[in-house]
Amino acid sequence: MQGLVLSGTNNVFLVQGDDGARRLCSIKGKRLKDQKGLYNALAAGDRVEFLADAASADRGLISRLLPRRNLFGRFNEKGKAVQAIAANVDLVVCISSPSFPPFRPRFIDRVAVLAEAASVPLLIVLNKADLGAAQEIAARLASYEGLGYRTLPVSAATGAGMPELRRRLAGKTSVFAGQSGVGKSSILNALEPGIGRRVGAVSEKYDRGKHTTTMAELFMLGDGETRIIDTPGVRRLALRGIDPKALDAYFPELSPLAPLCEYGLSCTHTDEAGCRVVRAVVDGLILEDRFESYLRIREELLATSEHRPAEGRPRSPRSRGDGVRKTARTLRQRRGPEFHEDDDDE
Ligand SMILES: Nc1nc2c(ncn2[C@@H]2O[C@H](COP(=O)(O)OP(=O)(O)OP(=O)(O)O)[C@@H](O)[C@H]2O)c(=O)[nH]1
Ligand SMILES: [Mg+2]
Repeated sequence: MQGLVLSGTNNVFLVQGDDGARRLCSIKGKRLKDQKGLYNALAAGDRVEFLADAASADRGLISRLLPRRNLFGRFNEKGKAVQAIAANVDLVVCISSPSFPPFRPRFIDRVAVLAEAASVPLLIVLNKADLGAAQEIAARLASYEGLGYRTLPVSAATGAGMPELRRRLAGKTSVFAGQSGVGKSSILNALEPGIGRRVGAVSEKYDRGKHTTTMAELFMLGDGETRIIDTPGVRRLALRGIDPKALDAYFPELSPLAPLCEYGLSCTHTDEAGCRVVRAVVDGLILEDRFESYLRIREELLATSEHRPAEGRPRSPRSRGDGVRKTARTLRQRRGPEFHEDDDDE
């Protein structure tokens, strides 16, 4: 029989069979064929083939993973491998908040890169709209709209924006991503009263969530066709497995300019004369903070990927980028607001 993986811990997965019954399933022979490089074999949203246990109605044995359309994971620093979180996703929903915890556009930029790399549309939700959003936040959301991303302010607390959110999620499998405490689980509760997801207070001392959700879980809304994967919040989203040379393509404001650089596609957009990307930053056509995100992500990918440059030392975008950033700062009138973000809080 085939079924849908709803959640899993320690190699035991909750699978909803096509017969509608839910069973706890382990993996036949402990490992699946396609597991290589992954910390855990299966993600919420995966489709599998399994054998129902003849002796116990709520048990089964997974024999095969069916082909995935896409897979979202996060790098597990301890396990030094990618942890599979969500599979077969139609929409990435990046949830943010104006305060408690503060708005972190660099986190959104990272989620956007993941969505672009998987060719999955992104919706940026600003939850806790009842707390009021500063003008800078509204401006930043408008700039994401300008890049082609959809945005939506909502409030899980008051219910504002929920009908529109429900419409945008209808009939799709969506993954909720976002920092701890932004209200991912609260939104799920507001969309489907009765789901009863546990929500946690935001730490007053650190202004961060307390990692209330500990496991990715797929929920089906009452219409039977809308699926939402709620995930545990992270403080920092490490990116792995993306070729740094492909990163240009995942920044929509950068990708049309990159081939026009004097050095063409080998331009690193740092200190080359005739670089169109740097020109656009200086001219204020590319938001400086987005460019900063780009440089930081590329630096991280270069430092961790197997796609290092073939000859010579890998270039260091950070040291070269510093010059660009200074130039950009000096030459350009401040157009975008600054959000205080250190590396830890990306
Ligand atoms: N004012 C306000 N508070 C909210 C809203 N939505 C959620 N909260 C509060 O924010 C806190 C965190 O909510 P959660 O739903 O647990 O956040 P989460 O994103 O699921 O957090 P993790 O599971 O740790 O990743 C709780 O105290 C909620 O009551 C909202 O719309 N407005
Ligand atoms: Mg949660």
